[in-house]
Amino acid sequence: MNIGITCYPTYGGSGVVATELGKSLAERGHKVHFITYALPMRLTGIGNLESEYIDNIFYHEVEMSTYPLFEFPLYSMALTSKMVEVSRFEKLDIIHAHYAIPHATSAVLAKQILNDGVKIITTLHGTDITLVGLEPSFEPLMKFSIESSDGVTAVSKYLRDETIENYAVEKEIEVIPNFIDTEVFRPVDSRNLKRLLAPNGEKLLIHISNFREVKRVKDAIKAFKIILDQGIKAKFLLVGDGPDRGECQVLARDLGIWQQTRFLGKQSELTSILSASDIFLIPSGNESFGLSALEAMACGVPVLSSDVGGLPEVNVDGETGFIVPVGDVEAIAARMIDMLRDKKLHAKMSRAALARATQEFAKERIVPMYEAAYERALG
Ligand code: GMT
Repeated sequence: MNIGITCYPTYGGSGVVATELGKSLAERGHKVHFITYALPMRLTGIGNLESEYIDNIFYHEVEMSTYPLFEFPLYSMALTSKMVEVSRFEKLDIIHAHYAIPHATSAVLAKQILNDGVKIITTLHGTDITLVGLEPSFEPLMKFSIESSDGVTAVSKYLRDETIENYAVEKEIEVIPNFIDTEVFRPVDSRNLKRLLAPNGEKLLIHISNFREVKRVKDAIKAFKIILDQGIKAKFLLVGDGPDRGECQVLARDLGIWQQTRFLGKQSELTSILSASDIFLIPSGNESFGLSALEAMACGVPVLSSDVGGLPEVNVDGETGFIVPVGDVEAIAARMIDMLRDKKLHAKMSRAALARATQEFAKERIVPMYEAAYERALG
């Protein structure tokens, strides 16, 4: 198949999933065309690293022209035009829009212009449904874009149900969970790195996100302070960057735990640092899936998550980690202590996390679901 993929190319789960899907589809023999405003983050090595080279992946940049009359950039229109151009020239069978706004809307418009049988698949990822799309000004556009797509998928049952309830969508929505490449995300020997990060044998906690308010990173920092006060020797690694990072750093200083926290910024290689870690913390206020938690599980790291959204579909309470109510800092701390003090429990959860990630969410199992969705749309 000839497949066009549009996503947000920046640091974020939906762009990661779209890029990994494209790479995997290309490996399976499809021609994949990324149509985005910048090279997706996980695609940067594809053309220049021998180990990452994939022959049938192509990149088409959405160029933005400016004109004094346009006070606001016309990105959705530029994207539509690029989709039309690429689809006409490359004879696309499918345009797959990841994150509904504005990608699905642009794709639906492109399909109408093309009128040549190209089909649109839209994958709903999270805040496109739970936040942005619910704004009254966007709601009708959102419903229209979903219902006009030839196939719609959501990354969790929670997100599918939210979409049906919030937008009274009459379209069938298939749940295709996020996935991982188990050859990339796997437990690796990180003893040397662990010795560097925790020279006195401290336990290592880790959080990875784009530091938006919804991630509630401060809850994790407050819980970390509690466990240090209980005498646990630990360090907290905070990976990623975003609007809340500055406040989180101030909080760590104010709580007097700066020496025990390490803000590492955006990291492109996560397997080693995850493998060196003992617990992955994801205390989000909302999360449709929690791809970073899945990546941690695939490296054998038990997860401590909140009880919202699709997180319980990934992290099984008492099995692959623990689940606590959103904002319950005391509960986060108590569960961390349970896991860190009981070596047997930790080892059991680590094994269960790895097994669940590799058995349920490996790309070999999930990517064919997308292929089947494309085939259904093409009739
Ligand atoms: O929806 C967002 O907030 C952005 C999006 C992203 O691009 O990172 O995240 C969502 O999609 C990810 C990939 O499907 C999921 O793993 C995240 O849980 C989801 N984020 C939220 O629901 C907050």
